[in-house]
Amino acid sequence: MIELKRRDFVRSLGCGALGLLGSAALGSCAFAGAGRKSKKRPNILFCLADDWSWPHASIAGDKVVMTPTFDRVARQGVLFENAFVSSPSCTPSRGAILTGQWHWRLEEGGNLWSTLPAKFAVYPDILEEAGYHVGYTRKGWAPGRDAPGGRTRNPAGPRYKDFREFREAQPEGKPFCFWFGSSDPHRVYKWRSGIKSGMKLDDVEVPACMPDSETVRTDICDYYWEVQRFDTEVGELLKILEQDGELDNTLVVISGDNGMPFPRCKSNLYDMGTNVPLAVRWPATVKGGRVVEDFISLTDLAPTFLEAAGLKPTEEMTARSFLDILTSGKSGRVDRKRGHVLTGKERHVVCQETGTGGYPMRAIRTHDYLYIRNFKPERWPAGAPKGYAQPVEINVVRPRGTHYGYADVDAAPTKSYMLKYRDDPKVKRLFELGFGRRPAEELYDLAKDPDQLNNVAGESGYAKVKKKLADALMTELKATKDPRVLGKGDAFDTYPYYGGLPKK
Ligand SMILES: [Ca+2]
Repeated sequence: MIELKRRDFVRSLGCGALGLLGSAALGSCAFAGAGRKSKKRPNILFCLADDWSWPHASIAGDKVVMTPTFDRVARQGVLFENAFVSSPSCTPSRGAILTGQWHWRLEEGGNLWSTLPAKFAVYPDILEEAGYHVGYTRKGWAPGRDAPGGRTRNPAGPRYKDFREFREAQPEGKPFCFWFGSSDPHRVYKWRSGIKSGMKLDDVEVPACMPDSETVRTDICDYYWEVQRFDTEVGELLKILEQDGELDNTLVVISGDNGMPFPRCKSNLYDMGTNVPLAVRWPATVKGGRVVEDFISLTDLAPTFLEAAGLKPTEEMTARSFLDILTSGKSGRVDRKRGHVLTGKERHVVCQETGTGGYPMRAIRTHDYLYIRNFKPERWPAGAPKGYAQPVEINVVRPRGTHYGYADVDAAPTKSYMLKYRDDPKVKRLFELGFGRRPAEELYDLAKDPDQLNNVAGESGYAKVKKKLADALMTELKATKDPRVLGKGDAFDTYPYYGGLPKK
């Protein structure tokens, strides 16, 4: 009954009542006056999967994985085909989402297993200040440590056992902003869980960067099984909101923090590492049934959430709200300014042969090309074949064992298979592409090579295109004060690493 009362109270709120809630409510009235249908500030439910690549959803055409919840949100809302993370690594990707800034601007927060310095404002704090009830469950900003950065709580907000507990703690009259951080489909997987649930190996579409084998197909099904578990759990959250009568004025966002944990996917700047599913539903304000091709960076979520709540993005935010696209009612390519996106990587796991660095790279992705700049081509993009960089010097806090090799690729049946059969003619080239060294520049012509396997950066016919993309990338990196292009990139290589060594 308490639930009912709160709901009725929130329903009765107009701009006048909102005015009692603080300065942010003024923005809310302005928002309502901007010609949009909704008169009250929306709830925000952000559901983030861990290691989920586009296009692994049934609505995107995958024949094996079934994602009815994601499909529903996409069908009744907007499906974004070109949503990209800032970095294909948990910690920097989440830091970038929370701050609305490129991860390379976040100092230590640009690395995996780091800290996010408190000087970087995060959207849950801003919304809380503006009267929102905020919180998260399970995997928030992670992995890393809050205290070294001067924080007393997770940047995603106060932690709750689950969504129900969070809702029960919600004061009357306050909208909420909740972060549901699942650890699916992050490894480890239960071997053959996909097959046991009825998935058919023959129906699996093996990404072109991996060899086609029973082991790999089985591994992919196990990944799908966890994608489905995530989807089911999100469905349960939507059910709660539906029962409470809150669903239609909730901005529901479902996405992932980086791509699937397989070779040449997660921790890489190819699409399988950076392009993630994104669906947004908010029927009170956003016309559904649309598919948008514009490039969205997940950093754009923070300013979008703020604008939806009637607030302005902070000056530090390098991202741009896409609320205009959501409310445009349009499909396809909506905003010509959104014709490209940037991505990057600093240190993922500590796994280079010498020194303390990661594998720094940046990329620009357009509809036609992917251009990647590898700043330290002498290092190993997937981690060194064996050994571990001197753990004492790099300030590894909890060393626990020796390292397996190529540690930027999570231990996995597919990885083991590729290592074992690396000399097999069917595996050799893919092994080199996934685990070998790479040149300083890579360019992929997506019309001819959508799987991004044939680097044409050295071909004279592409010289003009390559220069144009390289210039555009460097200009934007400089404008956003990327230490890596301003001669200060070594800082990323020396920050503490708060994780343990990868397990065998
Ligand atoms: Ca992740």
